[in-house]
Amino acid sequence: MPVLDDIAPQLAAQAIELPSWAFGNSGTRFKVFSTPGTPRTIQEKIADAATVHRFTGLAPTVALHIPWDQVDDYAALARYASDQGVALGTINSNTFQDEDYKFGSLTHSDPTIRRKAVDHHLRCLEIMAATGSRDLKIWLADGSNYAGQQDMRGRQDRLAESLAEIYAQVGAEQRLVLEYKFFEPAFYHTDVPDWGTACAQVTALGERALVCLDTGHHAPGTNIEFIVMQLLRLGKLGSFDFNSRNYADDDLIVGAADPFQLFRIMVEVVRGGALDPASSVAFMLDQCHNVEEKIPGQIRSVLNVQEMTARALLLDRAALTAAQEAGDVLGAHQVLMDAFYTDVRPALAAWRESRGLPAEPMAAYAASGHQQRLAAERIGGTQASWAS
Ligand code: PSV
Ligand code: MN
Ligand code: MN
Repeated sequence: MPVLDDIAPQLAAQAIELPSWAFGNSGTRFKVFSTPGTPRTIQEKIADAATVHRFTGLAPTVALHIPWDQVDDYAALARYASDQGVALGTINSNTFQDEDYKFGSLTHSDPTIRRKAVDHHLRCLEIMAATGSRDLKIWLADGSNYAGQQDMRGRQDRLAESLAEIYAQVGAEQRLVLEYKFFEPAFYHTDVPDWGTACAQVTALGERALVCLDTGHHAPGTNIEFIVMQLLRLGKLGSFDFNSRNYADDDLIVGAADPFQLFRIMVEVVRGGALDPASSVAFMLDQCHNVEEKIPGQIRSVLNVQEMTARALLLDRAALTAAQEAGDVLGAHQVLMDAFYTDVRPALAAWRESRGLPAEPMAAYAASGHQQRLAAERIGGTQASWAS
């Protein structure tokens, strides 16, 4: 079995993008709770993301959601981020909070609504030019609640046309990533419900159109690591939205509900070459912190990804292959479980310290007094979806 020194280069290269909205107050339809020190502006959200990066060395970029993170001058925002020690990353479009999109956006039967939705994405591409972002991420709430309510076939065709119009404007160094989700807010059919639909739609567009896999967007019991394997095998995995779930799209801290699932996903990530230097797969969090503090919530999250990545990298691949090929069912399973049960935390703490990072980022942040300073300085933090 490899040791931590063997996998240090891959760990050193690991980068996990943070979502701006993770730093805002969020909740359920029952109540949005606030936490002291919550950011009031997108600049403060970026500053908080930079704090997570300072304590972990793992989170060099921040994703924006448009129009939640709307500003007049995106180039200035990118400079602000750079001054804080991070860069702006993925631009997420938003066509789900406007009355006009009640019956769909890119799939709508009314050409004027489709035009508005396509134009929003073209605006996102302009923003990407100013922020230097590579990825446009599209998640659509489009769907219907009742059988017969909508013509699913017509909507799929219109989706293809709308995406083609957007893709035509995606720059040579940019990418379009399409995120699927099996239900919610639509409860009967969703226009991009699964990886197969997303993959079919992006494959029709071209090479720089890829799929985003949000770990919370599958039916219970789905073998998500199989989907990871298949999309990597097809060269169509663009990015991850990491989070964990017990029931639906819970958006809880990644690796909290099912650490073993995160490990199995990372094993396929490693197997599929997605940690190799040449890989362009983006690793992002898509989480909300409803009751816990946000900065430590994000620190915990990136550390969870790092720990499961280390365990996956420690998997003795040669021993696994030998057992698999010998038909040694329990032997193969044990090789996998040996890696999963390896406690990498002490070795990772020492390794972080050797790189000038806190050995224990959670404890270091708690001891820093930063949270108390923010609570004293910031009064009236915003809700995640009302940013800036
Ligand atoms: C939809 O559930 C989603 O996962 C998409 O990624 C959105 O952009 C994000 O959540 C924020 O609500
Ligand atoms: Mn998502
Ligand atoms: Mn989601």
